[in-house]
Amino acid sequence: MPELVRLTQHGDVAVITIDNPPVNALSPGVPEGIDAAVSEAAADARVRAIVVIGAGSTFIAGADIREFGKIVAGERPKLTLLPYLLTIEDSPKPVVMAIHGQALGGGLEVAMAGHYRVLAPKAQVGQPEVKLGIIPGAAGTQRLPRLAGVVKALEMCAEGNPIGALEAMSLGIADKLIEGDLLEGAVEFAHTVADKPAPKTRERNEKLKGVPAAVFQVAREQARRKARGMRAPLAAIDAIEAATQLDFFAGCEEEARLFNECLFSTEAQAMIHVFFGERAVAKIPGLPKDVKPIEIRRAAVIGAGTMGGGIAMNYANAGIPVIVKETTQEALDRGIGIIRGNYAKTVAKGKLSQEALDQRMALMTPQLTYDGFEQADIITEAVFENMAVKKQIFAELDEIAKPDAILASNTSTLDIDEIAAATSRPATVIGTHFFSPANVMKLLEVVRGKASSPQAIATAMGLGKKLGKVAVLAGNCHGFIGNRMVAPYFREAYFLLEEGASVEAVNRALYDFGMAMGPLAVDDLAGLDIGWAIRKERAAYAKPGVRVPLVADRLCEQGRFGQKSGRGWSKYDESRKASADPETAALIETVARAAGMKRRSISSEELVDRCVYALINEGARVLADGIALRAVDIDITYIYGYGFPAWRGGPMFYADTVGLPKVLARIEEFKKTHGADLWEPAPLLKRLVAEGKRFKDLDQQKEGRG
Ligand code: T1G
Repeated sequence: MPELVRLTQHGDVAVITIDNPPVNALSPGVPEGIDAAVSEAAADARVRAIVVIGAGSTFIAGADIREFGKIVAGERPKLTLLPYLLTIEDSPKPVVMAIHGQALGGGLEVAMAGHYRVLAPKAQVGQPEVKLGIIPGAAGTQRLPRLAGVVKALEMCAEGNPIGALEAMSLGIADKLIEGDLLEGAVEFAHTVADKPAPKTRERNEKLKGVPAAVFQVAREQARRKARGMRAPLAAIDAIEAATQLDFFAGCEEEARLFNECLFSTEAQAMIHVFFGERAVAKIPGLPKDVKPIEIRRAAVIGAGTMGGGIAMNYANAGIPVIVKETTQEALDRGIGIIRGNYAKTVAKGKLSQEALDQRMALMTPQLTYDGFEQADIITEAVFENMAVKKQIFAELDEIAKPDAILASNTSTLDIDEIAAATSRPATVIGTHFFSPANVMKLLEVVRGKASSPQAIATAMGLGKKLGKVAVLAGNCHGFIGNRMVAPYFREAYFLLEEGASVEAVNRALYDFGMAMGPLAVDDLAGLDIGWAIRKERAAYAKPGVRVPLVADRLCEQGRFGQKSGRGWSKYDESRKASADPETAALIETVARAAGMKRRSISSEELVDRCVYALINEGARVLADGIALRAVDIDITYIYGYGFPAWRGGPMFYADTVGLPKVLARIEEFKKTHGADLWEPAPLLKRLVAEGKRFKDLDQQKEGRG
């Protein structure tokens, strides 16, 4: 058993090193090891002070989240860190926490139980627990406000974002910044505080006094706005408020009560599923371990439109020089102008320096020719969705790109194999489907063609991480994972309008379910003409006699494409604020009556089930067809690309929480009412129900854990 915690002597300073790779999580054995080492050092007469430091790249990244995962499997994890932290805080010898990398969650709680904290310049500290649907559970909500003040503690615990070393210093969380060797600097610092009374964080109550109630009210309103539908941020606020009203130990009891309330919630299980899911999707079964991705030092983008511009910004943001090619000077100027405008908005918000803006614009080379393309390691085509145009471009790239360059298409629906066939090097062709706005949305859907090489796949997946995206690998079919599943989701939204629901009711129901936006609001944002073009292109494949949506095309025929034309499903004022459009309502009524439809009032429960279960049913087919490697790949795709609430874990995890038998029964109901062509249950769904299994079991089986 590797030694997770080591105790060594540096003169009269004891050094405790935590060594639990990769991130020194507080796995079973680590808190116990720290406790034993502190007790031993404290009892050692030769020791005047103690330094605690992490081995490897970081201090402590928190409690071992895998332990929480065991809850899902019905095991009760051992999580009580509190007594170990009191051993540190009550040490008769000052304990100096030496922090590099991250001190997150339980890691910061361990650090705050120490008497002093010294930080490396790039260190980060934070309480990210709410991103797992829980709250700090080892007195973080009690000690942090005592060090950083209530307002900052509320922000850090309710939002979960880490802060840097300089800010930690200015807030009073840290006592010294150590340039150079951290251990040396920490031991030196320990000498300066040895033999002095050690300040216990739990006794530092001055920052808890006189905090107006309005501070908590504002924090709750913000949490309800920023983390709509979540319980954990509100629970964190409750716990910090308790710190201002109760003594330390009573505050810790209240924190523990709230912590357990969150820990056993579906929200926490969903967010923990997403945490590990985000890391699981990066692992591609069958990809040779020794495959060497192409290093992306230079990029080129074809098309400076909405998508091309956003993609170019990603490369520049990652410090990669990028050529941006357009067909006309006017289109090029417009595209580059929009890019500069986007950066300027970020500068205006104080989230980017003017210097950084200039640097990023300098990394872009706007042009009308293919000059320089022969040096690009990856070339991304981002022109409008037309197969003939894309094949023409790939044929041209085949002539000029260097042999090992990756040729990527940003197509959102079209056949990657057909595009690849336009070249003599299909192995280097791959789909890199960004989501609009491409410089903001976190998802990158990487689409493998039947000829895409392991190197092309590894390069595109690695590119995702390099651009700060979450990359998910999809198989090649119409719409890949995301858009293939979203088609029935929208279909049902359109049908529900014809059957009697209002645009506002459909949007509201899915918004209240937790979607970032209702489906018709998304349609208006993206532009109804996009769906129209896809429907026209797909019409040839439509099965005769099967019901199709009627109204969307009528709106498009009237030039009502949504926000970009001021009217779509809703109407929009100059600041793009939506309001109900009586003309749309009248059109829906007319079209439905003309089609002989009996209109009825529809519950919001049915509105949600029709849309979300259509998504899940198609998801089960996507999984069975191998278009998605795992159910979690679908979940991550929908959370980072389609605004599905993370606290529901994604559509497939949500189905598991509802219970697949219930989902299947509801789909069977819809099949009876709306017919098998639309609602035939996916065979995989029926099989899992018959076997009493969940989508999660399928994933675990694939990982050889089931
Ligand atoms: N527990 C278990 N495994 C962890 C882990 C953790 N806390 N953090 C990371 N890993 C695994 C991860 O799954 C991956 O595994 C590998 O380490 C590398 O991680 C009591 C209750 C620290 C910023 O939320 O944010 O403390 O995929 O790929 O990009 O109040 O990991 O290789 O098999 O992410 O360099 C609070 C979670 C816990 C921090 C490093 N802490 N971690 O990022 O590497 S709750 C967190 C991170 C808590 C207390 C409460 C990041 C990182 P694998 P990685 P990275």
